[in-house]
Amino acid sequence: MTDIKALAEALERARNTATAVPQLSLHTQLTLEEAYAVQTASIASRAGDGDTQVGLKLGFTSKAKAVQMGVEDVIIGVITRDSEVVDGGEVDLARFIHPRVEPEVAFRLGSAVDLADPECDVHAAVSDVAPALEIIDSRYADFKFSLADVVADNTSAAAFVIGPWRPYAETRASLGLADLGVTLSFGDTVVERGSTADILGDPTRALDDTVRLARAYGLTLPAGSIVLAGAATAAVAMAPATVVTAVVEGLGEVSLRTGEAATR
Ligand code: OOG
Ligand code: MG
Repeated sequence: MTDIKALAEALERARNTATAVPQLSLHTQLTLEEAYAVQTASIASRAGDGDTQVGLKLGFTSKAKAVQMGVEDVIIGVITRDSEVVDGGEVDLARFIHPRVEPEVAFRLGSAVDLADPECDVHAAVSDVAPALEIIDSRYADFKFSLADVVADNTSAAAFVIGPWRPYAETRASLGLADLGVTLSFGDTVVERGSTADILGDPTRALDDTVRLARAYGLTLPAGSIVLAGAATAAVAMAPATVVTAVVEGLGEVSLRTGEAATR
């Protein structure tokens, strides 16, 4: 029998010590259901340190990401309070193994979504939208994994930054969210360019996938939850002493700074 708890502990240890581990799929046959159980157990284990879920995130909602990682299906993970970085804040790269950063769109729920209700309306529950950055840091050596591996590893979630929130309904009506230009810059250099359309054709569709996957794998969407819709471009390896900025046309910008050369 697969020891879910032991796998979760190994991945949490890898995260807490910023030390890569071999892919689980090299030594364990893991179904997708078991992989989600490992993810759930690892997030639950953080409660002991006072860390809690603040939202959910999708992965592989863009073609660029799926191609970059060689993985096709949309996946879901959990984001926790301790992994939030304030907009413009500094990030110590020594916390991570081989961090990459990607530009995203974030949503915030004004009210809870009752996933037990087949008619629940996630779009009506969303109150705000913002540009965001996600730092991903696979706990697996060489950033290589199978679908089950990356699910067990909480979809490589490592940290996130949310830019200024804007009201969802008004912004969607006046600006539209379906095709806004997105750039990711290191200092003054644009390193990736895309569109919000690269996220499932329209990032608001990520909300429907969030409901579908959260329901399937027993995740929850209480009021105030943040939903990261997934990257609009491929992720880029981070470097020390760099200002990283994502701009979503019309929606705004969000940034972080990395510290000087990483020391462990
Ligand atoms: C998995 C996480 C994917 C996204 O936005 O597509 C993801 C990975 O690429 O390591 O967060
Ligand atoms: Mg992401």
